[in-house]
Amino acid sequence: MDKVLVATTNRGKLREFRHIFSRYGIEIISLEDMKEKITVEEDRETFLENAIKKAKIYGDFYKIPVITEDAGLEVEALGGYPGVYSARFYSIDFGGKEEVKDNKDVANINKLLRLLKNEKNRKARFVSVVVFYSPEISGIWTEGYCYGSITEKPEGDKGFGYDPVFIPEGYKKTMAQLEIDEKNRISHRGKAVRKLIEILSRLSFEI
Ligand code: ITT
Repeated sequence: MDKVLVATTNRGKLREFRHIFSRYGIEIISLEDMKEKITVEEDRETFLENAIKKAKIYGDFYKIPVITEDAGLEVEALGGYPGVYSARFYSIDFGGKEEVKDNKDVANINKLLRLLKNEKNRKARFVSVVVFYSPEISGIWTEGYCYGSITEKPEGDKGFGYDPVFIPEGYKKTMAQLEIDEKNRISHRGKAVRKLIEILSRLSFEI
């Protein structure tokens, strides 16, 4: 296998995927490299179902091996929300809608901090479910978790999404204050992708 399409529309994710795969000499192509564009709606109820849906549609359309991911933040005091709704949390009815003033990530964070105001239990975890799908061969999925807690206010400008309000267990900094290689070492995505690479290499996918 010479190339893998990492089929994500999220630039922050793509940057992290490229960084992880660079150690293994695997060439990553992105949706921006594809001439014909398609969009896939994430309308399933679990991370795994969304990631499989994306992998099947992109893989069958472009006819090359693809990697997709569905990821999100699960907050204990919110019964696991935002979960699969993490990317569009600001817009869903749960907890009331949040106006988008700057960008969606800021609106998501504002809503999260509003719902957790005066809440003592700030435990949360990031979840990543990664799917590898080769139209000619088969599919594999892995998952990774990163446990931590939600801060009272955003700190840091690295990373993306909820990183400015998430402190990983054992750290005093938010995920948005960590360099990319440190984030990848401990993150849900780093763990899921490294598991995937291990399985693919055991199956002799020349990865
Ligand atoms: P694709 O589906 O195209 O890959 P997306 O942004 O829609 O891009 P997801 O559906 O997986 O991706 O949504 C993930 C959301 O969860 C993302 O938009 C962030 O708000 C949040 N998220 C996931 N991983 C994160 C991380 O490492 N740091 C901070 N927030 C993260």
